[in-house]
Amino acid sequence: MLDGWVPWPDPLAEKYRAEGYWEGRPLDGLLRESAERHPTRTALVDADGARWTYAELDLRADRMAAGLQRLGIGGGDRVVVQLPNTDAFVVLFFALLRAGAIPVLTLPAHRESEIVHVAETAGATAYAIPDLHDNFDHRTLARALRKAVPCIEQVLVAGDAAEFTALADIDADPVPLPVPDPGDVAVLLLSGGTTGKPKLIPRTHDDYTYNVRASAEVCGFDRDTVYLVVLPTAHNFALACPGLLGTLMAGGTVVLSPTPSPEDAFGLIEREKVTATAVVPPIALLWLDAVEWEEADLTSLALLQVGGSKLGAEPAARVEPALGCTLQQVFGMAEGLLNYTRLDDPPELVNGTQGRPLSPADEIRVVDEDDRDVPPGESGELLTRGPYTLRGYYRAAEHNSRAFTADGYYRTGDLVRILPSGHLVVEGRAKDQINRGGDKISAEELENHILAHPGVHDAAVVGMPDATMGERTCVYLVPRGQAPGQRELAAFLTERGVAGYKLPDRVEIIEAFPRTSVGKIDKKALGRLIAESLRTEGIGDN
Ligand code: OOB
Repeated sequence: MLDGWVPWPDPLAEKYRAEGYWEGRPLDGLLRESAERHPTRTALVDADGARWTYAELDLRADRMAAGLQRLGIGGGDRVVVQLPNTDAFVVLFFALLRAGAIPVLTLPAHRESEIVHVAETAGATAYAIPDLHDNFDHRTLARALRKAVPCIEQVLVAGDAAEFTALADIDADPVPLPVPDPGDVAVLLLSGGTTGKPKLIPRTHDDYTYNVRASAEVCGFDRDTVYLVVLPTAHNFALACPGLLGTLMAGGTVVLSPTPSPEDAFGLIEREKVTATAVVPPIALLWLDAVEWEEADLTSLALLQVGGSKLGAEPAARVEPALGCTLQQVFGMAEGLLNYTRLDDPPELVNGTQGRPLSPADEIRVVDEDDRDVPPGESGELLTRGPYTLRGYYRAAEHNSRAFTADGYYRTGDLVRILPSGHLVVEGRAKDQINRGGDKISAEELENHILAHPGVHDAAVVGMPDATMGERTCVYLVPRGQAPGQRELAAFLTERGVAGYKLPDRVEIIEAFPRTSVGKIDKKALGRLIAESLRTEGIGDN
């Protein structure tokens, strides 16, 4: 068993098993079972129109698993996976599970700073990448990673492998595969993060399979579902809520879109008669406008899931008339808890709430700053535990003591109120994080990078309101000599290997920070200050 992760206490684990939430099945079994049930149905289609049946996909995964084992990858090894929305991701994901290795899922946008930290924390032995993606050569990053993290023994490349191993060559006749303990960790997901460094989220075979199965049920996924992957496959939403995995479990067809642009996505919806997809609010807004000028036929689309950040009630109400499909709001987190509006909820709940918990076994509390339950209907921080919510981040004991209550509730950092129907309305955030249209940026992590600039004495990162993204990133700098401007700072951070979506959208110079009564930087005051500046400039959110 993997060490360094926090399992559920025995009595709870027994309850989840006894009540049927945990079925004792390995996560890769969802592909195996669908391949046995309907081998000839189409499982996967890529943007170029290449198609794989369930039998073909299942066999590819078996062959690659055997090839991985030959390379010595298996037995609980952690493999950092950074692949875009291509068949290589899908095959490698299942192949790793079957070889007994643990995929560590990172986003294509991550760079050296994030990848080095993740590989180090995970103690990874391999790194899987595309050759080039989005004008970036991932092999260069792989070389830097190998220098920085010596435990990385192998680099697996989709495309031109240069001195590394081509994924296409990892192929061998199927061999008997190890059977995992379903209670053990199957995958490590990346957290949005609120601290200096990103955290890893252990998800077990039992918990993640339940996450997928219950999500597929609530969303009505079946063998006729054609699901378009628009967000990165590595994101929990697109992967497992119900996403790619839920579609394969239900026997439907997964279609991979390289980007969320209306040109790519609408073309694929028309070509493949896509029935369901998941996007973040800025993409939903873009699509709502794009239907005006894009010619594509979207009549097959029956369900649009929107989540990752808050969708306003006004755009929410436009989804059905403009796109001709049902809207579902999803308030979820890689840590576990998922809230969905239900397909038969009345419009006021679908448009005006972020859904209600997926599972009858989800326990939620809404508390004040002293961890006392607030009166029903009032706003407070959401705490949760349940059969698919983590009990601790991987190898992060010190952080875990703050991120969880003594009785195992995860502190989400989200401020919510609960309606009598049980639906949650997200009202704000208690965590020091920017949610830039669904992309999460830890203020502390970014501040630490910015503080390394010689022209910066002190830095505070805050969100600023934005009509499309919900919020963007603003950094207040106390200069030391010549402070960097926005472009210089962006170049400096890029040079340090910080992912592009974390670069500040705006830099403000300030002589001294406003302080709270205990002497901490008053970020609320800074937030008000930048919102006020935007209003005077006429670029506020409303
Ligand atoms: C999803 O997962 P993460 O891990 O990228 O981010 C989780 C955080 C939540 O704690 C919350 O702060 C925010 O993202 N969030 C929302 C939201 N959905 C997520 N805030 C307001 N309204 C929503 N609908 O973002 C994620 C994972 C699975 C499914 C959907 C989203």
